[in-house]
Amino acid sequence: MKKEKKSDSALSVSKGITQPETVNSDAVDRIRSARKKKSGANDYIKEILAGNRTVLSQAITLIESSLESHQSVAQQIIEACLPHSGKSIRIGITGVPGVGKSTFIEAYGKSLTRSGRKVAVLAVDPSSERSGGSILGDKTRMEQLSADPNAFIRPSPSGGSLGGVARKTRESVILCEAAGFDTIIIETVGVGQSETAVHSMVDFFLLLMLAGAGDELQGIKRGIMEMADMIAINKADGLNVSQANLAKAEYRNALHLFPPADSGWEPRVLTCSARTGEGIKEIRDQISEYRNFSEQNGYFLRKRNGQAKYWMYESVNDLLKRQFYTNPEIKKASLQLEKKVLGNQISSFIAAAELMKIYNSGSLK
Ligand SMILES: Nc1nc2c(ncn2[C@@H]2O[C@H](COP(=O)(O)OP(=O)(O)O)[C@@H](O)[C@H]2O)c(=O)[nH]1
Ligand SMILES: [Mg+2]
Repeated sequence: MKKEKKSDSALSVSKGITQPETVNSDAVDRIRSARKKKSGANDYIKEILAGNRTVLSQAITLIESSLESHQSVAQQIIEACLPHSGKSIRIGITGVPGVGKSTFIEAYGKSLTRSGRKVAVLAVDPSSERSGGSILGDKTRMEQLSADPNAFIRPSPSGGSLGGVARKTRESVILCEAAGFDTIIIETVGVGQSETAVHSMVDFFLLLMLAGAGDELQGIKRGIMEMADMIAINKADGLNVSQANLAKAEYRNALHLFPPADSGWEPRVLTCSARTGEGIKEIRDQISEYRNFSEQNGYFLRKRNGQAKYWMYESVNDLLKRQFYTNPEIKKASLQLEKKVLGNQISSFIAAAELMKIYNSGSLK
């Protein structure tokens, strides 16, 4: 008879470890009180407004949750935070993987916190479930910033549609601002649609690029360049400097060919090195200049209002879709209709019309 190894059993319990004496009991108390079961939105709101990062993080988890009960608490928290939000500059950062976004955010973020600013870093990366959460892995590149009490770093919500991920990030921005973060950085990967979503939730859009061999304009879509308020050619250090300067001149010329931006701002092209910190101050200054410029000509507010309106309708799209696809009648009928479509019995359009008919008759009941 085979002898069952006890440790393989799912029921086996491993011995706990005794608490080392060196544990910081203050920190333990703080974490315990943050973890204490919160009964309602009010428990979160007070702590968020007081700048408690642990509770901020827990509230964002509620925003990201798909549980109905979490969502309703999350919405109450957002509503209470809204009047305290909006007083930050929201900066979107994009660029292909490897361009140095994380390294840049570390350098730029540190330069801000050193002068007393509070920086929150969020991400929109709809592929993050597959890659295991990009910012999390990146935290090693943002080591100092992650440990900085004036910084808050949160990886992209994972799973769901781009619209869903973007909505969660946008709502998280409100909470971060209410918690006193005055600079919100939203990172996204420069591949696909996510930069359009990020562009529609930030005040300033920064595109990081590399001076590559060959055609300098390759690798990034024209549409993304058109959205940029600034292009920074990163890794302008060592042997790369002259090539980076060359690229700078080329991008400047290329941007001249684009139609002028609604903001009246002429997009800037700079070089920097996220590694050495060279050029970071200049980028910071230019972003401040943009803020003054766009606040004075009214564009800053106009853009934010436009974004708020845009997200209202985006949310309607999202909610309608979710309601539709989670409807049990629809779930049942889609399977049957799918078969008919695949069997060439009916067309895709007729099947869709049929589904809408079922949905409408159900929702009007
Ligand atoms: N030489 C140089 N290397 C850099 C610079 N910025 C980032 N890197 C390196 O480029 C690689 C990718 O950087 P990372 O920040 O992870 O890029 P991300 O994928 O855009 O977030 C890392 O090995 C960095 O150390 C820079 O300014 N100069
Ligand atoms: Mg990164």
